[in-house]
Amino acid sequence: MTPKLITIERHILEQQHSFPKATGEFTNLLYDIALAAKIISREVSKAGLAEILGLAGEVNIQGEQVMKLDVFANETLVRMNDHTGRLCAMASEENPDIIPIPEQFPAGRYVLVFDPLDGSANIDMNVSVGTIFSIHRKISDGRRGTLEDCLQPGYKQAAAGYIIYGSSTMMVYTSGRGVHGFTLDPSVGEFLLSHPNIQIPPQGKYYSVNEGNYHYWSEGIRRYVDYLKTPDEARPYSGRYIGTLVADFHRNLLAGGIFMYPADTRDPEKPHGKLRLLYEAAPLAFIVEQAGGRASDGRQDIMHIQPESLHQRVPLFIGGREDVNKAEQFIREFG
Ligand code: AFP
Repeated sequence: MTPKLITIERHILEQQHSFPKATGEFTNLLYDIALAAKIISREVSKAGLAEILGLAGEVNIQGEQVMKLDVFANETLVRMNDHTGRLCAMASEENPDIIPIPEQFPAGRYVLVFDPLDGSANIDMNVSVGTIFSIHRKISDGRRGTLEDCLQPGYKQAAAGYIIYGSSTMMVYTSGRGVHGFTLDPSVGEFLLSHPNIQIPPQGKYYSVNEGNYHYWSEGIRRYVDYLKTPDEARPYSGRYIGTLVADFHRNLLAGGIFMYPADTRDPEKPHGKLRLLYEAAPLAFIVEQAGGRASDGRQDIMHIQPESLHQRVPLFIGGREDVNKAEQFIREFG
């Protein structure tokens, strides 16, 4: 039987139909994000032409200012969502403070937190980049959203997802009912369901970590990575690391494996690693848990960490359940 063609819009709608109280607001919010993703995807696919058409930050041959792609992605998400009446506030990895909804627009019941262009340092090398997003419900009193709405632990997320701008553009999301992946058909401009109900194997074959930092890790982490490389029935694992979290995570989600960004003792500014709790770790933790996997900071579930500030960093161990358990075991034993 040939598979049904299901657009992301229809899929989101069908998922929401099972909630009798759904107003459609949430469905439309996810759809707006998908639309922003298509616009960002269009620009990312032209990235290699920047030198011919005009470098980012400079003036192009039409005399127009060319925006840097991370700034463009950020502005696209903000402009798509600030006036719809669905959000009470936003927060972006690119902005130091929360992004309020302008006074002239109505405020809604949801909060959107995002990393507009993850892995942006890879763009000039034509390597995959991504967008990560997380949606919470408003919890503060009052009409407009506040910092409190953005600083919610991962387990309270209403939805989370990412878009990977790779050999094709894919959007992967969860609203707490499994993880579903959609591939963009650029000829019709639609995301079509290509990966329903993604499940990550409990134990994988791949590990992704920046091993250049080996000597700055704690003993437990060094020993765990050595263990992954030591031949046994299920080992050695193969190493895969490109330096775009979305791309490394996506590969492990589909093929099975673990991604790590441990704490780094070298930089006293970064005792908690590099990745951000709100924009990177928590949304991917929701996705991996919905796919049957786990996400930990080495000692506790990412989903249960109460954020204290918008740009808080956290060590991240994310992937197959057994793989993350094993990493934690080494950290417990050796620190
Ligand atoms: P950029 O968005 O600044 O390129 O950072 C990407 C990132 O936050 C994440 O996507 C990668 O997994 C990680 O950094 C890579 O960091 P290292 O270069 O230190 O391995």
